[in-house]
Amino acid sequence: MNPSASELFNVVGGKQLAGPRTFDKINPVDGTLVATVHEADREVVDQAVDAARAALDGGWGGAPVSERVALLRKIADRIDARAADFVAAEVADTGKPVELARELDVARAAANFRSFADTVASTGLDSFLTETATGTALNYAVRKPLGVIAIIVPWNLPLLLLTWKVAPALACGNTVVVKPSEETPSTATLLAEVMAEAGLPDGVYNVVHGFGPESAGEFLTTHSGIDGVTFTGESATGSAIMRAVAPRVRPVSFELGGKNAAVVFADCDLDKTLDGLTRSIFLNTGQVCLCTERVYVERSIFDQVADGLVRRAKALQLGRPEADGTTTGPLISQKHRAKVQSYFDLAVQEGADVLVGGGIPDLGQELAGGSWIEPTLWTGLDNTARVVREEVFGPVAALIPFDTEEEAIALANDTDYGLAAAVWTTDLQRGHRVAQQMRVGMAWVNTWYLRDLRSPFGGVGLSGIGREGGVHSMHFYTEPTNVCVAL
Ligand code: NAD
Ligand code: 6OD
Repeated sequence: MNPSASELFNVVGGKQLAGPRTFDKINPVDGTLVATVHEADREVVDQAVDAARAALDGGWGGAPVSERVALLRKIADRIDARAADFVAAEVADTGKPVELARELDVARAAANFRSFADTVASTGLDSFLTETATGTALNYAVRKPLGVIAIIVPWNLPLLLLTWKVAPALACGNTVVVKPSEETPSTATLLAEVMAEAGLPDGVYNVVHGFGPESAGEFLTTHSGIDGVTFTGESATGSAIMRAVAPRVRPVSFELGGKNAAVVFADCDLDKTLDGLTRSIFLNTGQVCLCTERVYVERSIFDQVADGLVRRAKALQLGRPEADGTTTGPLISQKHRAKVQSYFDLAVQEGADVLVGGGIPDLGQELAGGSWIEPTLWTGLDNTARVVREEVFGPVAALIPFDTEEEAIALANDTDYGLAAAVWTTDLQRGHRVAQQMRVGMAWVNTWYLRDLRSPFGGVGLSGIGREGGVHSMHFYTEPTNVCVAL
């Protein structure tokens, strides 16, 4: 028993609510207990939806934009003020390096609130002056909050992905019931404290804890009081949620899985490309939906790229999140590690040559209870292998040679997913040309995961439905009513 382990409650209408049972949140670094978490049953979820509805009707839904914007900015300031608490909570849940949690997850949480405050403050109405043979009219659309929104998020970038949805939802005047992943309950709960400190009315932000099927996730998505669902997670879960909301025809926004390609041309800047690929394959132990799992390399530089990546993979430092020099944490759980390991085994059965990794590292007795895995690279596979088609969601990529630009585009697009791609070349025209032909939501050229929060974010195919970011989020989180006035 870890003496510093906490007890985490559901947060409903500003109050902490116990559930009928609890579950343990385990630290993936060493297997110790992080928290005992109260699981929401149907009754707790009912209360959370009722609290959100009461807050919506009680004022938040009709609050002036300037008031909402001011509150969003205060929330961002409070996140900055309590950054150390958020970093500690995120690190305890995920095991990721402290610096990564600080610079990516927590910094982005504050940025999400500021960015959507800016967007909602500066977004105008659609209007048209309509001239017909029988007269003239002014058409304009007023945007109203969608209502009570269910927000369901995964464990890989818990606070970043939660606030990516909470901030625009609140900016548009909605109230929310959020369900963080059972693997990462801490920062969503801490955010409730920060919301209260910033002065957000009770019931605008509610948290229910638990799992998916027959737990809080299912109770929330099947609830008749929910007006829309925004979800980030696996494609198969997105499909289950779509079925859950279908009888009540509720809108959904889905950010789902990926099997992302990088295309590396012989004219690339090799060192920069190798650094970029190392980041895109191994960041957050490969647990970012945008991570590269397929690397197509022009044949003339294939060996150089493979050697350079192997050197860089070997230089990654696995270790405790707070230790100097740690670059790489564990996978999120023993369960996820078993899934990643099963893909390691399958790759070998499918004929992979394992250039580096492929197993469980020995990091000593102290970390033996953690979910550690070796950064891994494969060659010898092609696009027919299951491990090249299915999302592994770990620190792993397959390297595959190509001979022509057309072949590279065809290989990259040969997938049921369509989230992100990266193109590495010093030929500017080729960069634009190839990036535009990627069948994905986001294509990067000579970089990866460089974000502008105003740009559209989402995927095609199995990778999702809809786009969020800037005004794209405004479209999901509001319902327009068009008014036509004869002049
Ligand atoms: P997951 O789908 O297993 O779980 C995500 C969330 O959904 C969790 O909160 C879980 O409890 C809940 N859930 C599970 N089943 C449910 C159900 N039937 N009804 C309602 N809720 C349910 O995903 P994960 O393992 O937590 O996250 C990893 C996956 O997320 C990967 O596939 C990754 O690519 C994807 N992801 C996508 C993006 C993106 O922006 N496209 C971002 C991050 C992660
Ligand atoms: O940066 C973002 O806004 C975003 N939604 C990232 C998703 C990462 C997937 O793991």
